[in-house]
Amino acid sequence: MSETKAKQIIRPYGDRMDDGIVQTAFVLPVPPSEKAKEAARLFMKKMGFVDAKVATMERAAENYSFFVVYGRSSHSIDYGEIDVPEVIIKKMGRVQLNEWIGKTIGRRLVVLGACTGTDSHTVGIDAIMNMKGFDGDFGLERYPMFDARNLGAQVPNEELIAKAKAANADAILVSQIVTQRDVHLDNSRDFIQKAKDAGIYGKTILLLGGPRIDHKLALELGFEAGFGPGSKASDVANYIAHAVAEKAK
Ligand code: B12
Repeated sequence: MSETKAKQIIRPYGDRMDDGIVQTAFVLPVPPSEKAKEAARLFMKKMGFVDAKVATMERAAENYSFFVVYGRSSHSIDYGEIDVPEVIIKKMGRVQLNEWIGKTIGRRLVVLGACTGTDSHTVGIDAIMNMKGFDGDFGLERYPMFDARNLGAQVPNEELIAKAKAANADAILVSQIVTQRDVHLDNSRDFIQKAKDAGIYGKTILLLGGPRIDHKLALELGFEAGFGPGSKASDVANYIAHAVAEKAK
């Protein structure tokens, strides 16, 4: 028998429930003027919005205008029909998690991470791995039961994999920030292929993170889980510890 999901029709909320009001922002390659404002309204109309109202028109650079425009959309979404995978994390505090790893796994967990390929943005992987962490949430180096090794920027996939294999790592953290020309997708696919070639795929926990990464995309690319903007080291630490314990069963 097929499962029937309850319908839950939703529309954007502006001033009143279900009014369908949407705020958009875009740049047009013309200087600010009444004509430019009308072009912004017409563009909204062509996108299917009605009652377009230009709230902001500012010079963005020479011969460019930045717009914030409100418009009403007639579209709706069945929220009940949406099915998106989410990373499930059993969350413990840092002290409690360290004790739990000691008791349940009985050894330190080895984690290697890097920003790989041509990408030189290390702030994201540092936020997860370094002592200081991010947003008041300490990084993996602050967890006594984690042996966290941050290899930094522009690390070739094969080098990260070889070092992780030599260290018998429990998890590898791959950070991808630059998304121009889908370089993050190409590099992530290359990483997975090389992990397969090296025989660590399915054994080592492979996590992907970055501003344009979500769990669904990471799964599609062949990683075990994906972490997007605002991710915290405590979530990653808990995820890895529970995944290692699960694999050991
Ligand atoms: C700082 C910065 C730089 C610094 C980086 C310094 C460093 N050591 O990292 C420098 C000046 C070197 C730089 C260079 C470039 N940059 Co830059 N940079 C930025 C900037 C301003 C901030 C990025 C950042 O630090 N974010 C803060 C961190 C904490 O957030 P995060 O990376 O998302 O990380 C979090 C999550 O995503 C997640 N996470 C990330 N990785 C991982 C991994 C794992 C395993 C897990 C679990 C979680 C996780 O956890 C983190 C904490 O929550 C952004 C714009 C912006 N405002 O985002 C542009 C930006 C990323 N840069 C950009 C570009 C284009 C470049 C250059 C190509 C510019 C150029 N033409 O030279 C070069 C790239 C060179 C290269 N080879 O990579 C573009 C990328 C556009 C795109 N869509 O690809 C951006 C978006 C700016 C823009 N709007 O154009 N950049």
